[in-house]
Amino acid sequence: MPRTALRICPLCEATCGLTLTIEGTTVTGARGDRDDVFSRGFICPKGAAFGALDADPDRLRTPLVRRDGRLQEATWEEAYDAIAAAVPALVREHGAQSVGVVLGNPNVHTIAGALYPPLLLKALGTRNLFTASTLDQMPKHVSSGLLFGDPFAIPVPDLDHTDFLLLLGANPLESNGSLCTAPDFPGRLKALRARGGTLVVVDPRRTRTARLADRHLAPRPGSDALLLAALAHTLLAEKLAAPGALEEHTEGLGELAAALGSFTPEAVAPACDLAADDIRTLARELAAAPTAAVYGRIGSCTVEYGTLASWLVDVLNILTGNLDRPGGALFPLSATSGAPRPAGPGKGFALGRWSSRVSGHPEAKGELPTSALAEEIETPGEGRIRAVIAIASNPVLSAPDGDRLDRALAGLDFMVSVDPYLNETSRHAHVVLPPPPPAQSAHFDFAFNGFAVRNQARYSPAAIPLEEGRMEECEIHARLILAVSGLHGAPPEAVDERVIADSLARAVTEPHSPLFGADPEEQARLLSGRTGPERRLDMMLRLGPYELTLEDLRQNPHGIDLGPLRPRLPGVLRTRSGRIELLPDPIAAELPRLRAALADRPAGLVLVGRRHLRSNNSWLHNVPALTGGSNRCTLQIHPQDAGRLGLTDGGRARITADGGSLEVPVEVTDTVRTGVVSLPHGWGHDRAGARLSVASGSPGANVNQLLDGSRLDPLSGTAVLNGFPVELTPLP
Ligand SMILES: Nc1nc2c(c(=O)[nH]1)N[C@H]1C(S)=C(S)[C@@H](COP(=O)(O)OP(=O)(O)OC[C@H]3O[C@@H](n4cnc5c(=O)[nH]c(N)nc54)[C@H](O)[C@@H]3O)O[C@H]1N2
Ligand SMILES: Nc1nc2c(c(=O)[nH]1)N[C@H]1C(S)=C(S)[C@@H](COP(=O)(O)OP(=O)(O)OC[C@H]3O[C@@H](n4cnc5c(=O)[nH]c(N)nc54)[C@H](O)[C@@H]3O)O[C@H]1N2
Ligand code: SF4
Ligand SMILES: [Mo]
Repeated sequence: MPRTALRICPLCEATCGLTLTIEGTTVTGARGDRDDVFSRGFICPKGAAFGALDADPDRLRTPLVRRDGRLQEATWEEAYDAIAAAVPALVREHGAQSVGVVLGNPNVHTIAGALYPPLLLKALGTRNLFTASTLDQMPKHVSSGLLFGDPFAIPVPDLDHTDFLLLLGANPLESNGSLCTAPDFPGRLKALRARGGTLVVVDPRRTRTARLADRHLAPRPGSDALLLAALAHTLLAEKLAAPGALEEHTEGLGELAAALGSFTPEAVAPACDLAADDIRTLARELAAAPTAAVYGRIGSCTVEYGTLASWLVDVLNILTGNLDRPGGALFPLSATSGAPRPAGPGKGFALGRWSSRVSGHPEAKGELPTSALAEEIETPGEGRIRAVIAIASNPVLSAPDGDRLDRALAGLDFMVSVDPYLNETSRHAHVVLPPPPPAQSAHFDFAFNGFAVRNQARYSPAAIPLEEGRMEECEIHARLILAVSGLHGAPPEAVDERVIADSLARAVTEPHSPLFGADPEEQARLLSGRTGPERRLDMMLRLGPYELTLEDLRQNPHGIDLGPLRPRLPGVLRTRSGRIELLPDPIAAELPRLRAALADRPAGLVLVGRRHLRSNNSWLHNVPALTGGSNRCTLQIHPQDAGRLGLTDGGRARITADGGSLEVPVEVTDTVRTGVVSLPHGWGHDRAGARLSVASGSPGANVNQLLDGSRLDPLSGTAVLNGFPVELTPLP
């Protein structure tokens, strides 16, 4: 008899609740859980393919260990023996910096990825940390760090209540949203319009999201910071700025007008390739809306002025009085975020506390640019990275210049991959530790609940018991930490019990903690949970603002609704001043560079990316149900540009940029504006040694091979993945 089980979908940031149909130990179906307190039955084609993804025959079932140059199946014990033999010895000989840690996107979609990497980094003592953030949202962390003193204090648009949404560089109809966790984002945008609200989309492509909008502006890629600066300038020049109650919590309002003085709509219009009047009108509408939110994502982050654009998004939310008010942009409060501390000055946010060894890139949030990983491995000298621990990451495809990274990884003394697939990156590992398929893992969204448009908490226990021979991903991480620390063989629970003891000992001394003054050992005994990570979750819930317990979540399998987002200022602020620092020094120092960009008039073509609803970065091309149709790696180009260059729909072209060149199929479409071409990322599954039988059949081209890693947003170290110049030639 088939049974059902609930599972929060881990495939994108929308975190939909799924109802899985299970026959024996196989997931045979997935539908939206109509009773889920947050997603209310929504599902997309990726969630619907959960069963196929879970059962992908190419998923690794056992660890792999390199012997005689070849990766071979091994026992868990052999795998950890190999790690324990290699890593501590390397660290002894070459120092802590000789180990690099690379963390990929799915870490924010697993309990293991949330709870263990910080412990791994501490155990290793390395500063060589590279993550998907510097290919993605680091500009938002940096701007929030500078503005609010906390890189995780990222306001999200109050989608369900706003009257006006200005959305830049995001395509939630395909991506389902990012840094704005909102199951059924499309439905929420439609509801916004149905209640009389206005949606304005800024995107060089006429995306499905743009088609839903009241207005679509298609600027030249990379120019969002200029556009946003002109919007802010207009608000200030026309006396439309009305920060209201925010004024009391904000420093630097007075200096802003002078800092943005040169960015008039007329001055930015040519570089943005927009009409000055349209910019002015937009500013006036934004100011006039009863409530409004400005929201920018990938297309405004992974660009040359990504941090400035991210900063200006919140400058606009502040100038219009929309930050921290219902209908505007608010700070979520997740159930595991720790009890709110009293308002007051904090430690502030520092950038560049150390720098990368080879190119001297400043750290941001403790990370170095992933674009710099290859040179840190290849360049000889003291502090060279000789070993890499890669967890849920595929930088050979997701980061600039995969060919160079490919060579660099191949030359490492030692590499560990925690990954379910033998893919473009993990094929270089000496040890691959495969996590179980998602149906066999419990789930809780530590990361995304902090960016959700509604406060809520949901927990899914594993839907299927762990298959014989498998190891839970949390245990994989815990054992990895022990193995690199010279504690190989110690019980993995010891890692969690240590965290629990330390956290409780601290909590009982903090006056704002719900456990202030309690006995930490007694509190530890109260924790429920079958495993270490469950006990940690229980503890974090108890220490959180809603004082929930794991048992509460178990009693409410469809989730607990914690209500709409509410104002949280000044409590969230952790700046040294205890106020919003509107014009922080590192930002002010960047403005001359933006001023110089006013003169930019790139004559040639520039490239932007795109996502497809049935894709997810580099790792879903191996599921037949999710490939094919329009989910293809084609170069989209406007008919005028195609005609001028002699390119035809269905033909082929050679595309060349700083980092190299590729041959790609051409798709002529007027959904991209003139002067812009679009190629999706995550393709290029044609490297020997991977085990991706479906993906390798239609490998596509790796767009990141067009980059050499030198184009970065300097403040955040984020790679410029959108808006870089390319050249095209037709191929016969
Ligand atoms: N040109 C261009 N490049 C881009 C982007 C772009 O827009 N344009 N987008 C960037 C963005 S936003 C991101 S986030 C990065 C993503 O960059 P990465 O994180 O490097 O890439 P993913 O494709 O998400 O790879 C995830 C890896 O995790 C593995 N994995 C899947 N599930 C699990 C699991 O449960 N546990 C573990 N341990 N591993 C798992 C997969 O097999 C895969 O190897 O790519 C970036 N690259
Ligand atoms: N189906 C699917 N969903 C996903 C993913 C996936 O790969 N596939 N990846 C997940 C991840 S890791 C992330 S981070 C999120 C990202 O989610 P989104 O931020 O929504 O990312 P995209 O869909 O890439 O949309 C970025 C848009 O920016 C536009 N753009 C490019 N350059 C510029 C520019 O200079 N200015 C402006 N204004 N726009 C520009 C592009 O044309 C594109 O439409 O999606 C997540 N969800
Ligand atoms: S929208 Fe995202 S979370 Fe929801 S079903 Fe689709 S992939 Fe899963
Ligand atoms: Mo991402």
